Amino acid sequence: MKQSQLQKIRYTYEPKLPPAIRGDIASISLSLGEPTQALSDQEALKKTFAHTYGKPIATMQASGNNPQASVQRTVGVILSGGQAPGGHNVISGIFDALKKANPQNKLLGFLGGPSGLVEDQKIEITAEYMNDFRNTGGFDIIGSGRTKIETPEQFAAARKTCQTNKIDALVVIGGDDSNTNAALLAEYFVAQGDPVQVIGVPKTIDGDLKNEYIEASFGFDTAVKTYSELIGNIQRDANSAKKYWHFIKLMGRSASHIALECALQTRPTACIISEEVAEKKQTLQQIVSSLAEIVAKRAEGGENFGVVLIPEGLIEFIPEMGRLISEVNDLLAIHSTEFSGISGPDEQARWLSGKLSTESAPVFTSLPRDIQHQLLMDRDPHGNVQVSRIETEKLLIQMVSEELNERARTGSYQGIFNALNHFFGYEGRCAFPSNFDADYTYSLGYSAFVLIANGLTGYLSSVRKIAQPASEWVAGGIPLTMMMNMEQRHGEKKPVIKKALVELEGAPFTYFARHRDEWATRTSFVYPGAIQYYGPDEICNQPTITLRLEQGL
Ligand code: FBP
Repeated sequence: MKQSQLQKIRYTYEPKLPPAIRGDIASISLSLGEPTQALSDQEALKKTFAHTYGKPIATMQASGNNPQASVQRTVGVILSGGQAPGGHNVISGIFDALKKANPQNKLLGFLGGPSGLVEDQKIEITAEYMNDFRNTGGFDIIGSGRTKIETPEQFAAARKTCQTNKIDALVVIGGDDSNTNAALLAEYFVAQGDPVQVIGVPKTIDGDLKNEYIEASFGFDTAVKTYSELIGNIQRDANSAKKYWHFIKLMGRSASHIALECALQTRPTACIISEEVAEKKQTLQQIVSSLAEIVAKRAEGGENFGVVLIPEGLIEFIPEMGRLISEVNDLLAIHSTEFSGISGPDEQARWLSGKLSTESAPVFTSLPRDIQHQLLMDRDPHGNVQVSRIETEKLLIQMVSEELNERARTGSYQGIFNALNHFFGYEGRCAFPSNFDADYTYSLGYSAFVLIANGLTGYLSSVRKIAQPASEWVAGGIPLTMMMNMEQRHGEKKPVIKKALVELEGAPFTYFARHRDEWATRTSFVYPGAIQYYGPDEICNQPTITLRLEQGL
């Protein structure tokens, strides 16, 4: 395969590790804290995780002696869910640590996500094979998938695969849902008396798998820098021609972390934050009116252009829409057979209108036909509505345009509203990882092996103090049950890792809220440019603004 110059040069990049794990694997010890508690629903979770609930937080230290470190092991690795820059470096981190501990150790990569484990589809990752993927984007080293391991048959098949391949430990690289699955697998193996350890690694561009100990999920840094470059380019175009409004939907699923970070980096005309919409119980019409107001104000100054950022999950946070979506989710789960027998989206929409509550039915029927159909598309295997496929940006353009027409009719608006829609998502998920993500992911993979070498299971690999240079980073492990609560999924209460949404009292949102009115009225665009991999520290090695503000830097 022909390789770009950047790809060739990136192979030689040496990712940085936290100081505690730079030496011999056998000399890394763990300091363990007090037993931990789940975020809520402790009693129910104690029952589900009877063997793995409440373990202590682990912190890695350079001083120690672990005679178990060099025991020969076979480790399996799975990439789960959506791509995120740095996945390959998690694997190279595991690989390098495992070979350093014992050159006879083996790393098996399960193909195509969790289904690879269930179906025993795997390859051995050799040094030569690994070298072709170091510091590159993508998950193509072994592929990814969204299969959820949930039925007793699937668990038994996963167990059989581990027995057949004499697997000592599994590393699941995934987001909140995939790591919930990792926790269930860890519990299952202990309950069966199998010595298979399970360690998770926090992945997702969405940035919603974070808490006090998991400061960021990997991939967020590169994705937001990629989107911010594109937004900046569009802003410059808009400011040059001064004739278009650009409505840009940004990936991120429910949480608005991506939209917020991109707003902090680029200072657009407007950015909607879903969590604020929910908090203020804003209706769709109110959101539309406030955007129309910004457009009208700018038109008064002759500025018929601007850039609006929209988080892809917005639709779920608008109270009347959120209610509607959760009713639809439940109805589709309960009547799945009947629903799948109805042919054609219009028929399905009619069937649904007849089943919805008197509150939600008119909301559903008031939506444009396309949006109705998009709300009915298949849920993902974890029961989530596929928000990336709902064209909220087009819906908003249509509704803002209608309101402006109305204002024009009554004489309160005299501008020109030419709007273009964009969706940035997939273009950010497989970029070459930024230096930050390359270092962070390599460290997470390396730490995952150290947790294995120290006999832990049911943990998420963690690297903290990541807004500081890598020389300050702290490696460790966080018990998965600590991040859990019970939520309604597919019409039932299920244990899940709680998604971290944007905190309206947090420093990133507060900063944005303080400046947005100025950005709306006076064009304040910032053009971040492309990710830089080589050059001065200020442009190559800076963490996100979100991380810096959260850590008070
Ligand atoms: P993960 O949560 O699996 O990391 O996925 C992230 C994401 O990119 C979301 O932002 C987006 O809504 C979704 O994946 C799209 O899924 P798909 O790749 O299946 O279209």
